[in-house]
Amino acid sequence: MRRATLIVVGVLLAGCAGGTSTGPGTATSSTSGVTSSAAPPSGAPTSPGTSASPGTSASPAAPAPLRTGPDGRPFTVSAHGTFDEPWAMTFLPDGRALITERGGRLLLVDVASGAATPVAGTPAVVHEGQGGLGDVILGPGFPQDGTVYLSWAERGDGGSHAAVGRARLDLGGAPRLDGLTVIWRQQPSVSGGSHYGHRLAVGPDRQHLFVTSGERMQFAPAQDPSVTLGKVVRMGLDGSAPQVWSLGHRNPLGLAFAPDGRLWSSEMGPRGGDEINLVRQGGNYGWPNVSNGSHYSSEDIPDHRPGDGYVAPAVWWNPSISPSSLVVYTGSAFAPWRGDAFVGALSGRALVRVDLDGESARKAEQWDMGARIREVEQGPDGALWLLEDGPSGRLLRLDPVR
Ligand SMILES: [Ca+2]
Ligand SMILES: [Ca+2]
Repeated sequence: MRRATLIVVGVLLAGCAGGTSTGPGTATSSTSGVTSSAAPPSGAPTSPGTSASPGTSASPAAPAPLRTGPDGRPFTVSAHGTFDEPWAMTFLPDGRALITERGGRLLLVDVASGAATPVAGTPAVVHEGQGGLGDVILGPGFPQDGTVYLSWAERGDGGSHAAVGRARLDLGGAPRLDGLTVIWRQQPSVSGGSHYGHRLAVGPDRQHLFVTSGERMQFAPAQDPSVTLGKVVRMGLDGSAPQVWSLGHRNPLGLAFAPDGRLWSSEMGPRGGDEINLVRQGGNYGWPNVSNGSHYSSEDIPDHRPGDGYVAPAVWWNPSISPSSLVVYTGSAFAPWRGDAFVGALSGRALVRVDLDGESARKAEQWDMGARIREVEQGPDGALWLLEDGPSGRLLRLDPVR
């Protein structure tokens, strides 16, 4: 029966063409912006030597290096309001943001002032353990259809599971979700409140939704393709034809497409063994059979080794930093960081830059933020935004040092 939920039965949505890029989950921010300061208007002749090869990353000139502030960090930090267990955020085209709180509130936020208005019509959530209201992203057609996607922990037979729903965000009066419909449920429902995963991203084809599905502390099901614990799942924008995209995951809490279309995930490992993975269709990432960490009981888990049949992480941490979130930067405010990943760290109380170059990734910098970082996001003007974890988590804006 469970297997039946994975069989491709749906009809793919008809084209959803049009619209503008609505976030880092849509890989529409082209690298052409790198050259915009020197580029002639559309249709004008291009200066010799500035043309970019199609399909490659244009890097005409190294951007000016970032200045460092008195605290040694290449950014300034300003606080813009406080939230109760904030979990995720995304920006609207008008510059306002949606922020989720784990207790179940969805907030429409003026990020300059931090003023927040609750959005009505949210789902009932299981606010236990790590559960609650989770991610929020915009659909690829948001400017036309107002579609947003949410994830949350939902009550089910035997316990709870992650659920994904979509609705229309109605901003005509008091903000509300219209027609919220559950389009996907993690299977099976189990007891305990751990490892829901449930990060969301829209694919570069703008026709598919991806969700990370944690293994709910059940271990072996992450290797069982007939259940969706410990997987990355791809589905149509309406939830049709859900498909296991990759398996062997523990608790992947970050998910983002790079502008080149590659899918990157951050994954919370056991003791040690936090990972950044390049997620490929059909890839088996090894949990719980292999991990560069060990169980919390100190019982060892075999490390990733070449030829073991599992995809090794692109980057890993031991000791743990507890990666909570991941965004691939496409802005110009921090031009030298274009194309790199930023990871929020919970136990690491840090923001981490991971240098991405095609299929390779390496740790670049780690800045102490003095608080558990739950979410990292890119703003429409290229600023980086963070949400601190916990009952009075601040919304932080990072700008270049001037
Ligand atoms: Ca986000
Ligand atoms: Ca190990």
